[in-house]
This record gives sequence, structure tokens and C-alpha cells, in this order.
Amino acid sequence: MRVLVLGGDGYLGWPTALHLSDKGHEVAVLDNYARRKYDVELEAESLVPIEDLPTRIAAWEEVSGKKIALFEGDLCDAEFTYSAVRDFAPDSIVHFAEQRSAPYSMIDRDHAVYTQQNNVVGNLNLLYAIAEINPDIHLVKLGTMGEYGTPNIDIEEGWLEVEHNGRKDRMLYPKKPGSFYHLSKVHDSHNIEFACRIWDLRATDLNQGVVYGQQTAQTALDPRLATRFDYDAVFGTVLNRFVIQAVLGQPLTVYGKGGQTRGLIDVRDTVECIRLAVENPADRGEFRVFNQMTESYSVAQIAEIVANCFPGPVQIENLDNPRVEQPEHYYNVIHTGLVELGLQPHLLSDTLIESMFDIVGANKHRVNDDRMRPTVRWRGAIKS
Ligand code: NAD
Ligand code: USQ
Repeated sequence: MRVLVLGGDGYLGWPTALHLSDKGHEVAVLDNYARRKYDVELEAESLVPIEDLPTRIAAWEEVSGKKIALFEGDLCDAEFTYSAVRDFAPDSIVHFAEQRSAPYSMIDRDHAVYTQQNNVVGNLNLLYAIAEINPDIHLVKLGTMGEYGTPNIDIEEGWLEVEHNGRKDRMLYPKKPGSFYHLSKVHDSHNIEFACRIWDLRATDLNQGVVYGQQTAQTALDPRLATRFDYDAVFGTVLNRFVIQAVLGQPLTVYGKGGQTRGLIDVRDTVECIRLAVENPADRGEFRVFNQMTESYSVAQIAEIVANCFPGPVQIENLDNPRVEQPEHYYNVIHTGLVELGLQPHLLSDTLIESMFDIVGANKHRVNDDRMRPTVRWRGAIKS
């Protein structure tokens, strides 16, 4: 199949492009390099050195003999988006290309507005491009488990059978997200579902949990193929950060008591889930939702797992939670859709965590220590 990967320079987009190319698909990547600009703004680069996108693509051709096409530009530029979709003529578009940090979206009004404009407008341009150029294209969109928040009922895969005053309907699952970033994903989901309903598009919304890990079978083939690995308090995700803090000899920063529970997924499963979604498209008119996570842990449990794996002393520090989130809650997520398509999950293991200790150990001199502690506060986002 011909697959266009939007956000192909990012943490997940790049290894996904390689995985799809490795499996025999014709792949193109698109990116505006916004993520590399946030690095400059935040003074924290990827812990693992990464090559620029043209160099990575050339290295992949050298290693595998396979070509990846490149589109450099912004999804918010509708003309550019249309021309990329027209030129590459994909069967499937995998959409990772958004501002994806909750703390970044909560820095201040400018960052909240940027996040929602970038994400919602880029996605809307894409929906129009698909509808006008080829409505048969399957959109595989990265959503997030954080769209649902932490409701006191089981979390279904996107849809809920509701009975109210004796009548029944199948409704989009109610959403209670926890940041302006997570809200942008809710807006995207609603826009995509509407586009499927009115224009008969086909889409899969992948509500992914927090990703951990840094290597896939393809990125490990050559250092020039490495994907980024964020450690700072704005872009670093929880398990990756705890591994890095353990290696640096810094306390693991558990926000609050750590009773908040999240769905997790190994980066090797992310790329495989995308392949499964691409190769098994939704039907025309269908808005299909999968919960893309393989297990769930509380933040305190994640800290304990990392501390127990590390061959040395590790301190766990409970910080005042800079976010507004439920300190403890019910969390039971249905995530059978991708397993039914054939996903065989890599569950969190000591071996994986130990391999991350080695990657971090080799690059720890690249850490800017000033960027480890959280500085963005949800309640500090408005000027008093
Ligand atoms: P990332 O920031 O590393 O990659 C996103 C890429 O998209 C970047 O290279 C960026 O430059 C590009 N981009 C952003 N806006 C763009 C625009 N307007 N036009 C063109 N390119 C643009 O993020 P990631 O961690 O790879 O996440 C990818 C997707 O997966 C995001 O949509 C995110 O919400 C979702 N997701 C990530 C995680 C996680 O733990 N990393 C978990 C769940 C969902
Ligand atoms: N946390 C800590 N200590 C830290 C960092 C985080 O206790 O040092 C806690 C947070 O309070 C939160 C949890 O860990 O409760 C997860 O935080 P995170 O920063 O790892 O993840 P989150 O902000 O939710 O965002 C990440 C990605 C985002 C994706 C989301 C999936 O950045 O793109 O959408 O994971 S989910 O969480 O399922 O919504």
C-alpha cells in the first residue's frame, strides 16, 4: 500500500515510517520540523542524537535499499497539504503531526492557542484534502487515552451504548480530558467522526496511552536511524523520564502521591498497531476507534518498577502535583480491538527497562539538568 506518514520526523512517526517501509509498503513522510523548534525554545534536545530527516531517509535507503519520499511543510497550509496528498496519492494516511505535550499546551495562553490551532486546523485541512481528492483514503489518526480522562465507569473503545429514560442510542464515549492539548484531540475526534458521517470517509482513531522505549528493530540497525528520546519535564513522558532520572542519580519525580493510573504502550507495539490499522482499513463511512494501550499502572507503581530494576540506589520523591488530575480513581479500559487484529503485545519487562538504562547511560552528558523539574503549573496558566 502507499502510506503517507504525517509527523514522520517525530518520536513515533519516524520508527513507524521505517516499520511500514520494512514491511513492503511505499512510504512517504511529511513534517514541518515544529518539534525541533520546540527543542530550541525549551533548551532541551533529544537525549539520543538524531540526524535531520533527509539524512535519516538516505541512511535508510543505504541500509535497506528502500526509498522513502519526503514532503517538507505545514499541515496548517492547506495548499501544501492538498499538494502532498495529490502528489503521493496514498491509500492510507497516518496522522501523527500535532503538538503533543500537555505541559507545553498549559504554559500560557499563546501555547494553548498555538496547540489547538495547529492540531485542529491541520487535521481539518487534512479531512478536506481527503474528501476532495480521494475519499477512499483511510485516515489513521493518533488520538490519546487522555481524551477520556478518568471516568468512574469502564472506558469502551470510542463508543458507548447509552440508555436514557427508556430509550437507547450508540453515542461517542463522553470525554473529560485534562489539558488543552488533550482537548485538541477530542476536537479532532469529533471533526473526524462528523466527516465520516457526512462525506462517507473511512477513519481509525487510535486512542494511544503513554509510550515508552526508544528502539525498534529498524531504528537499531544504524545510529543514523535513531528516533528522538525526550527527557525534559515538558516533552519527556513518565516512564522514559523515570529511567533517565534513575541513571542520572536524580530522584524519580512522582507528581502527588502517584495514585493516578495511565495506560502504557511499548514503542515497538505502537509501530505494529499502526501497521495493523493500515492493513485492515475501516469501512467507508466508519469512524473506528481502538484504545491503543497494552497495560495500565499507577505512576507510583511505574516508579517502583523502575527503581527495582535499577542496579543501584534510587530515591522516589513525591512533588506537589503541578497538574490538575484525580489523585486516585477507577481505571478499567477495554482494549481488545487491536489484539483481535493480531497485536501480540510486548508487556513491560525488566529486560526492556535495562536496555533503556544502557541507551541513557551512553548519552547522559547531553541532559540539561535545569529542564528536569516541572515548571508548568495548570493553575499557574492564567495571569492573576
Ligand atoms: P513528536 O512531537 O515527536 O512528533 C510529532 C511530529 O509532528 C513532529 O516531528 C512535528 O514537527 C510534526 N508536526 C507538528 N505539527 C505539524 C504540522 N502542523 N505540520 C507538519 N508537521 C507537524 O510526537 P510523538 O511523540 O511522535 O507523537 C506523535 C503523535 O502521537 C501525536 O499526535 C501524539 O498526540 C500521539 N501520541 C503520542 C504519545 C507519546 O507518548 N509520545 C502517546 C499517545 C499519543
Ligand atoms: N508524571 C509524573 N512525573 C513525571 C512526569 C509525569 O508523576 O515526571 C505523571 C503525570 O502527572 C501524569 C502521568 O505521569 O499523571 C503521565 O504523564 P506524561 O507526561 O507521561 O503523559 P501525558 O501528559 O498524559 O502525555 C503523554 C504524551 C501525549 C499522549 C499521552 C497519552 O505526551 O502526547 O497523548 O501521553 S495519555 O496519557 O494516555 O493521554
